[in-house]
Amino acid sequence: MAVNCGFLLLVWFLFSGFAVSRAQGKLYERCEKGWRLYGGNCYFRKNNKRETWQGAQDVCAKQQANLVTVNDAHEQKFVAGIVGKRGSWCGLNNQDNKNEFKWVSGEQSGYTLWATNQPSKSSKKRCAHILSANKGNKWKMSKCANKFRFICEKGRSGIYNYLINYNLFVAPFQTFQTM
Ligand SMILES: [Ca+2]
Repeated sequence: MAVNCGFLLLVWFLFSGFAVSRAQGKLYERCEKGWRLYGGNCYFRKNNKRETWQGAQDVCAKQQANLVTVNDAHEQKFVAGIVGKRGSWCGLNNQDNKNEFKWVSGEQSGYTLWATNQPSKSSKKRCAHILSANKGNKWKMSKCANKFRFICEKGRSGIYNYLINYNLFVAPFQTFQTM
């Protein structure tokens, strides 16, 4: 009986892991409608909407996102594909301290792609935006009150984490308890 029970538990555990990994694979590929997936995160731009930097961040925050953080050259290339001919705000700014650039997401990233003579030393220009394609989609500081298009970025849905935590760790344990 103990052997059978152990065997059943093993089968259940493997099956449960398999089922979850399939579900996980599907969720992994998916962002909410209107969002585009890249490197595990989801990106969004409302094409004709222009906002101040803070207004844009507020729109992103309402969707559990932040203004995009460009972490490396690969992500820059992907983001540039969204920016295209129309410049967009990104999350980089030095509003708190002129000498300290921060991403609004709180991420630490050393990657930058400043345009010539940027970042501007003007104390009036505290927010970074990504220039249009004909300017190489490089970055430029601008007045935060200016209105630009913008790109939001966020991780995938929380349901993914829920499935992993619940099925992999809780369900097999409950099965074991009822045997
Ligand atoms: Ca990013």
